[in-house]
Amino acid sequence: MDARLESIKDTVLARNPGEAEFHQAVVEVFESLGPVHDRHPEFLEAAILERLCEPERQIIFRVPWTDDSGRVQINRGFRVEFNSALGPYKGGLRFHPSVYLGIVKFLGFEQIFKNALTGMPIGGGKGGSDFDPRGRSDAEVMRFCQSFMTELYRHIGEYTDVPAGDIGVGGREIGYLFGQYKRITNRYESGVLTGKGISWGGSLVRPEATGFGTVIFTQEMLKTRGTSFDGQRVVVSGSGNVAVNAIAKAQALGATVVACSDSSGYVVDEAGIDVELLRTVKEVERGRLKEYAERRAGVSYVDGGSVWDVDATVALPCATQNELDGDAAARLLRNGLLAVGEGANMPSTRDAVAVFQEAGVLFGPGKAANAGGVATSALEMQQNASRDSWSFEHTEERLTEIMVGIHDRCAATADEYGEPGNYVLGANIGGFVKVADAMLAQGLI
Ligand code: NDP
Ligand code: 2IT
Repeated sequence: MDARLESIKDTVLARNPGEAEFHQAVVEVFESLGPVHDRHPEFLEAAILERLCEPERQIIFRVPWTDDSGRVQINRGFRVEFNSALGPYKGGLRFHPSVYLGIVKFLGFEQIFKNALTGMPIGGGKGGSDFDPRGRSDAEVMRFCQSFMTELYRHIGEYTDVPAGDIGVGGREIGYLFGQYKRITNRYESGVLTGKGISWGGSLVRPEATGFGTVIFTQEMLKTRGTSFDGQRVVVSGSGNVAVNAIAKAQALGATVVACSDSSGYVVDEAGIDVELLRTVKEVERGRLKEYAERRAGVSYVDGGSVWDVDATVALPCATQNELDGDAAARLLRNGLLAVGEGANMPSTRDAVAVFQEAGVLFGPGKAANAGGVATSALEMQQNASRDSWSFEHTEERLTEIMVGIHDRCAATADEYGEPGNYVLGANIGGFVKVADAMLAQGLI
């Protein structure tokens, strides 16, 4: 790492103790930014990096609610409003027992650069709770969401901060959150949340957007090697919103997705995943992936283990952070891997990224490859602001343009800085310069 950045990094790490994921995200970005500071010493003078690493505002709150047996439960809620240089804070809410400040900050930090890359007017933020929705009834999820919003509402707004979904937060949760916001504020403020239902201000394509966008970005990477998804053997991790839609799009482009996973195990389906059955099991019934294997002939289920043991020419990690380590990356390489597109946020460890890059595998980092979700959220905000709603075809066309644009900008930036094909460098520098320019222009705030 550049020596000037090293000491800034050390200070950031020291003043945010115990936040391993945030440290990892910061180090990965800093490693790309040396050459930018050679060209732009004014960024150092204005302490852009120090300011970028310190969220503008961090909110932590108690979320009390009662479960179905009448017992009081207490969770912790978070919203980190990281950077508003380009627009209102924008980013999802994650409900998962592993959520703590270090995870919310890593996600919020990544979101700043991702949102800048989309070219849309959105700043970076993220939030969530250590609430575990698994096994909870609809009524419990509703009471939790209502309590969560009873504090969050005072911090958000169409022009301030616009949350959306992430792990554990989908259409159901956004509905309960929106209802409570509307009730407390007495405002039908559609633009305060994205990922809404289609009949009450949502956008077509938003549910599919992250998975579709990841595949579109990966397809653009494959094109640079004269190939495409057609005929590829694909492995996807996860079986949630991002994974299911990535599987659907990859198969629509002619690939065969032979495996996917959840946190309990993975399935191998050599005929190609049956997306309808997967949606029924995961989205309609909220079941486990094991049940998919039980209902379809010729499918094997592996309890525990790693989905990265399955051979693939294209890998799409779409579950969670640090789910693909250096050993898994090395195993994938031995079996003829061509490309990795990150649907999840930071799913590959730094070792894994190094293995892929040294081997010349096409590697699309999450902050570029999975930006289709938040970009389509920005399209939802656009529709809300103009009280309009667009067709599926038009919205998907916009998503495709945005993803191709992000790919091309990352590739051009990597070329410009003398590292052709390095999408990590391209995404980090491309996102950073845009935010840094805006911060400089807006003065010391
Ligand atoms: P979902 O809650 O819909 O699905 C998450 C999937 O990942 C599930 O299959 C889940 O398995 C698995 N998973 C979650 N945590 C773990 C864990 N600790 N270990 C192993 N598996 C795990 O979430 P999304 O599909 O929305 O999100 C997936 C990833 O994509 C996340 O990294 C998220 O930040 C990122 N992302 C999401 C966007 C969106 O629009 N939703 C946009 C951009 C990125 P199980 O059911 O067993 O927990
Ligand atoms: O990580 C992400 O980009 C998301 N979870 C989506 C955020 C959004 O505001 O749509």
